[in-house]
Amino acid sequence: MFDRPPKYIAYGTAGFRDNAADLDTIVYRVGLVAAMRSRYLGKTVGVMITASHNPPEDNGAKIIDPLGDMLQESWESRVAEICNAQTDSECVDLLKKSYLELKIPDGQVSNVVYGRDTRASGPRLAEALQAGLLRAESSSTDFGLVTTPQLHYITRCINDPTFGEPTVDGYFKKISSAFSKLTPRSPLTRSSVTVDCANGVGAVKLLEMMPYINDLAELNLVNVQYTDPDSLNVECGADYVKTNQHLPKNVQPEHDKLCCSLDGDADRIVFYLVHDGNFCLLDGDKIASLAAGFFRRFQEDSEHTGELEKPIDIGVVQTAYANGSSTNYIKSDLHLPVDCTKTGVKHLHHVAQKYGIGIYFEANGHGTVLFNQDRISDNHVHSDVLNLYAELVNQTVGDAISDLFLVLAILETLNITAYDWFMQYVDLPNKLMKTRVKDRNVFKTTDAERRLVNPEDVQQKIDELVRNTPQGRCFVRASGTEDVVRVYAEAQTQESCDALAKEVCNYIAANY
Ligand code: G16
Repeated sequence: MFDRPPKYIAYGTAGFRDNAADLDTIVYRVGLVAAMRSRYLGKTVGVMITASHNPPEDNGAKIIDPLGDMLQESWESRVAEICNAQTDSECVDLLKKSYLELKIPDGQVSNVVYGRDTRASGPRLAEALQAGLLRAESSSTDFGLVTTPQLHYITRCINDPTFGEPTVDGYFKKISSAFSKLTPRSPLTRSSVTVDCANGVGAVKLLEMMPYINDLAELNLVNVQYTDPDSLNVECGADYVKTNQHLPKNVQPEHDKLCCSLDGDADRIVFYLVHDGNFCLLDGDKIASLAAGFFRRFQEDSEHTGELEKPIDIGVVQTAYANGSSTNYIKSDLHLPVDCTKTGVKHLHHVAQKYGIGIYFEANGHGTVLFNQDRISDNHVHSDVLNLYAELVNQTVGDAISDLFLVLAILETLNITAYDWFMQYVDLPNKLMKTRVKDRNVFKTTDAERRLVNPEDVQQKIDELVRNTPQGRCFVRASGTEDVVRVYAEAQTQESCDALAKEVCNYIAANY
């Protein structure tokens, strides 16, 4: 039944992702390799079945390591090779070879937890995964419908009980309790925000979370049709809003009202408002800048009081998609270091871990704030508050729900409006486009994806166009989640930026 995947599918930016019809064998084998990973580490690992921002007909699977981070990168090629084997017996041979190479003792136990988003193909693929786990003689628990970050949280809790209770209920309690302690308020002063749930699992879980947050914040949930999987991410959700830079369906323009959109598995969030009729986007760069400015104040306080033996070091991690204005603001106005990594939270997460407080966000709204609790415990001035923020903000991966409460807590504490936040710096006009090519694998990048090494002529074309565009910047990279090449451009004016992106897209479409 699970003999041969219909085509080669890579383990990309966020695991395997493709049209769901092509994924049964891959997901079945993910069960086999997840069990092997669990046996190798002697810990529980997670598997999330989701295609997040992709259209409803897609799906995917990714492996979660014991501490809730993404699968260790050095395992990706092993997993891809085993899952793409041409026959079942070849798959078994590759597994046997790996068990020997990794010196996994006979009889070593395995435990895998898994969950899925609301896609129609989810139950079928969960059965395929379960069949793989059964064959691998692994114990397992099906958490059913969960957001991706909830499964990361649960995986971590099982391996590290000090992190929290390994249930969705435990997750709600952890966030709501930290939020309530950070922002004590009366029902009259609680924040109000419209939340576009992308018709996905974010709706399921925010509806379940309501009893925990009723007195703390007023959430007006829209696009909650999760029982209609065909509506997932359609004209709504974080990716739609970020790419199109306008309101999603069912969100009414209301002057200065804070709104936000989750994506299909609730690991990304972008905020926005309408001011004097203009759409104002508060994307991942704006969230990173808000958080960086906020935590920078803690650093300044501790420097002033001189009470600290070791001041907390704070750093921000972005990707090439970060708007140039946000990078300038963080470096020049906040005086904080900024690192740039390749796309994919797995890359940002590891760099952020080197800081006492590591803030990482992709422009698309995927990110979190990591607190190094060993270093923070040295900080007697603010350790209590910082430890509460570490409870509030998911420490395992970017998480739309916990980021929502992070932003509300910061805005309330600073007593600023969403429009004040928007005006902290002005984005350079930017444009993100995608185009299909015959083979996106020929697009190879360097310098944290900011330049192409191949095809050379495309990079030459970009250089030539950028030279003639005031404040122009442009790069091209192959998506790791969709069968497209992405083109990002920014420039002094929206017209020149749109023209730059369009010319690069046209050149690629004509030649590749
Ligand atoms: C995933 C990754 C993100 C990445 C996005 C787009 O997001 O987790 O880190 O930014 O894909 O990646 P690419 O440009 O390679 O297609 P999600 O929300 O879809 O899981």
